[in-house]
Amino acid sequence: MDHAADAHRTDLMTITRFVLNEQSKYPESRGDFTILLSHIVLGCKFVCSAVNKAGLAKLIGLAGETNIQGEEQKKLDVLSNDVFVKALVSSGRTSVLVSEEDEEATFVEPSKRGKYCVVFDPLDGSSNIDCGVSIGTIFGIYTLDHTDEPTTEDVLKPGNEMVAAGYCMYGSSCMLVLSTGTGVHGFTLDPSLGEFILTHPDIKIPNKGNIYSVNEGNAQNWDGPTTKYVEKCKFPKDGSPAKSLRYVGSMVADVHRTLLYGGIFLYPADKKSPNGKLRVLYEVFPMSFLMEQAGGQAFTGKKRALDLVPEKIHERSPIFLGSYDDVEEIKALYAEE
Ligand code: AFP
Repeated sequence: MDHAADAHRTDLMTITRFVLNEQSKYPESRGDFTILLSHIVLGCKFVCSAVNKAGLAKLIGLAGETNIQGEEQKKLDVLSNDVFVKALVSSGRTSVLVSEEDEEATFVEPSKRGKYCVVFDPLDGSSNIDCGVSIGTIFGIYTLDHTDEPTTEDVLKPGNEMVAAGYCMYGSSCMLVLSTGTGVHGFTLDPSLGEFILTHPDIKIPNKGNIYSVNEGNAQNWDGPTTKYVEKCKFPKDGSPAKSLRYVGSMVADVHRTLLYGGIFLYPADKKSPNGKLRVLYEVFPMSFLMEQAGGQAFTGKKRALDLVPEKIHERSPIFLGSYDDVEEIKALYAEE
């Protein structure tokens, strides 16, 4: 990217302009998706601002604690959830919402219903909040394909039926990465404008990378293929250099780095967690959707991640995602089993 030229750019592609351009390619489109997205963007901006001033505003800490003014404190992830639920309901374009924070799905009242269902983790990586490490929001969007009363079945659908997915990373800059099924595009929040500007058009993940990303503290409980794969990363026998290990512990940050630099992110099954840790609907599916749209792959240890059909809204799955060739290697090891 030419940063000098960028500083003098006057033709700014905001996320709204970008989505409106996309929408104009479909004459039958009535702008519902653009409206829905603008409400998601509002949620992201609010959370970004709350994260930035978390220490200052005393938002850090456990929900239920009382601050010095005697007011009840809201934990950042509870606050973020409230903001997203309200923004999505008030968009008038949603019918079913599934949030990591809520045990049950939210069914929007009839007068405010619309044709989309949104699954999301309002603030992923919350154990990283107190030390200021990057955290993020992850979302996936399905369309409601009937006019009957909505049910959880409307979101218990494979990831390959999502119409859009994305994440917003609250890091050294605030970045929203989005795919509507035509590639992956990254938008950076310009705080002076309050707008997300297209800074990373058509992101493609390198075919192979030199980074692996995993919680190696779980190694003693891994299965054979994961153990062999990580061993290969550290002690390659084909003369290639060993891979570097990077692990933030916030999926958004680890996946974002993987998308831009290449390599592999894995949260495998282990003896203690036979289904891994990450949630299918609002972690595994959106990130797998983005990876495939960027030219990478996502695999569960058994199948293509996007072909999973979840039976419960908070279901978990092992996941291996990233550069095409790196994921091919782990697939080959599972095929040998
Ligand atoms: P928290 O929200 O509890 O911090 O969990 C974050 C997360 O769901 C995901 O963002 C990370 O990739 C993963 O868990 C990290 O899990 P480990 O701490 O077990 O490595």
